[in-house]
Amino acid sequence: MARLRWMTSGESHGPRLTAIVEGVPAGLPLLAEDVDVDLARRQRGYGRGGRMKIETDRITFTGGVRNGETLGSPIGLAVENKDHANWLDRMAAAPLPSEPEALTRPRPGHADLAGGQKYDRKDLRDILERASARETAARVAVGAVCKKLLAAIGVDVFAHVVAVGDVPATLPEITIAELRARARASDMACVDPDAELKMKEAIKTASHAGDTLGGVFEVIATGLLPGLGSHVQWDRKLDGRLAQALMGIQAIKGVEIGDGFRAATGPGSTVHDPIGFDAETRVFTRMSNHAGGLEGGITNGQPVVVRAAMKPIATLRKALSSVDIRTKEAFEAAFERSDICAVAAASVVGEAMVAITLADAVLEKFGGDSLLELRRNVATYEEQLRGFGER
Ligand code: EPS
Repeated sequence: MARLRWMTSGESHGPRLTAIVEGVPAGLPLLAEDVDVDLARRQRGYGRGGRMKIETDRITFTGGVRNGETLGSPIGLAVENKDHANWLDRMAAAPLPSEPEALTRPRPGHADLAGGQKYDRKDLRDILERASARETAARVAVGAVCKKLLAAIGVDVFAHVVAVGDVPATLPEITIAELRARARASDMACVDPDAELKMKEAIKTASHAGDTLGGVFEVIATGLLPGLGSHVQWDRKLDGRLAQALMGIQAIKGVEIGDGFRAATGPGSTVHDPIGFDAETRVFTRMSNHAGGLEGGITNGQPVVVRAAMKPIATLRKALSSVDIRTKEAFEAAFERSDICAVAAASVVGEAMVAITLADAVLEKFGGDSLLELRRNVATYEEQLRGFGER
């Protein structure tokens, strides 16, 4: 089962976010730059709020890396919250000299009310600080380490935005490598330049109206061998594990694998991917990839394609009604500084969560305490696949 263990800690306006990830083999080249590029990508995207002007996220390794290589020991990752300096009077760990003013007005769509009830907090800040999507910076850091591991065995993971609000992108008929390059070149992670302009317009319009927008992103992973995940038990199915990983991102309300919900609408003859065989490379092929690279909860050698739907940011300038938890008075929800649209940022988080899930599945199948051992195990399995069905 899970070979990679990881966890994050930290509040949005606390001193820093930290993560520990255990199970990464020794001998993987790893530099701060490898992580910082993804941290920077997560901060971009038209429609982010004022907070992103305060933060410039950078990683500090606090364990598990020496002389530019992993040691096989737990990797400690830390990202400072520069904004913490402005919150010392409210967010210090030590008892505060005076009780900070309690936030008693839950915002609809946030964890404020349900979390406050569950943990019995009279100050809802105790909930919203951890529920905040600031935490995803730590996940992106873990994901960057996992992407580096996956790259070492020829696996690539990238994300792109396929819709913002009701503006869809049209996917051009180009290779996956070209899709990836276009996504990387766009600050909305959008491969369709016309749609990107319309998305930005829609975000601007929403902003003027005091509103926010959601959207959909897609994550594509290439270079995966068949055989990751398993059909034998419900919690080992890789599609289910990917769905949980994506659904666990703040504000995600829907996940699709391959054709997803569309697969429910057509006849079977249009939904499944006929099997072929390339005699030269001795690899089984497919003409289509409706399954999104997963059959029976196992990778089938095709690119893994997953999508996630993000609801609009729940902090609105246009107030929604709510009730004060102390006085029980009705009020219009107070506005705090907020993003208008964070779908491009969420796509980077999705990329990280998919990379973490796939790295775990890779380690589960191939093991290896060192990168050398992992690679050797992968090569042996590839050799085994070449003789499949003929022994
Ligand atoms: C967030 C609210 C905003 C966002 C934040 C997520 O922060 P603040 O309350 O400080 O204005 O900017 O996102 C980040 C800080 C980030 O790094 O992505 C929320 O409530 O989820």
